[in-house]
Amino acid sequence: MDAIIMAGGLGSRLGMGEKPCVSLLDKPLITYVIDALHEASGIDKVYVAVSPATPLTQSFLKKKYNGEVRSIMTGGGNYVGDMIYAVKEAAINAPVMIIMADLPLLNGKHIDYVIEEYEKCGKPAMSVFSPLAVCKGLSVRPDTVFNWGGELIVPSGVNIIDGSNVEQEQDYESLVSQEAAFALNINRAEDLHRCKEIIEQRLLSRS
Ligand SMILES: Nc1nc2c(ncn2[C@@H]2O[C@H](COP(=O)(O)OP(=O)(O)O)[C@@H](O)[C@H]2O)c(=O)[nH]1
Ligand SMILES: [Mg+2]
Repeated sequence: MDAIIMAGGLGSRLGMGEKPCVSLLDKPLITYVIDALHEASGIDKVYVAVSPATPLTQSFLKKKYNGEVRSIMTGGGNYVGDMIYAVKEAAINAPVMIIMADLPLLNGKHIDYVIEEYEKCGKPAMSVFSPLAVCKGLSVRPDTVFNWGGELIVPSGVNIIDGSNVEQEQDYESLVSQEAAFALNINRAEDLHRCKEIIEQRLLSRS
């Protein structure tokens, strides 16, 4: 399936300019998600929904990926409206992954796991969640919390929807994952710092 990375937000909580371009260990944040999508065997084309708030992101993608990753200019300031516009603009009439640009710990295996679970579930849409306890363990302050049969869960920013029916509300399967990679969303300076520490620790333990 194709994927659309949402990358047209203001990034005001982080306050470091365009969030997709903020450097994490010398790499722009959005490159981590692009690498994960390219690494996944279940992803074909990758699109990025930029907005007037993220012009540098658009020019960076053009320079670095030279057409391999296509930018779609959305209006900005309306997450759902921009997502619908991007799916239509990309002419995707099949299941499509909608993913945030601020999830740098994700890798190809995480992406393929979501696609496999989606294919098994039989529903038109899937939404990935992290248990609130996992977010708290990473000191991530969630934007939204749902009560899912008594368990408190937080949307991770990874979804699959049916691109042939984007205007309609879609019945979705909830996939709750304990993986830190789905929970560590970079919204604030603390999150960026925490993420840097995790990646550095991993590099150290490998060497
Ligand atoms: N195209 C588009 N992208 C958005 C919009 N709002 C948020 N995003 C992107 O969606 C992802 C998650 O949003 P959030 O963390 O709330 O972003 P923030 O507003 O930049 O802090 C980020 O990668 C944002 O760039 C929007 O209205 N339009
Ligand atoms: Mg976020």
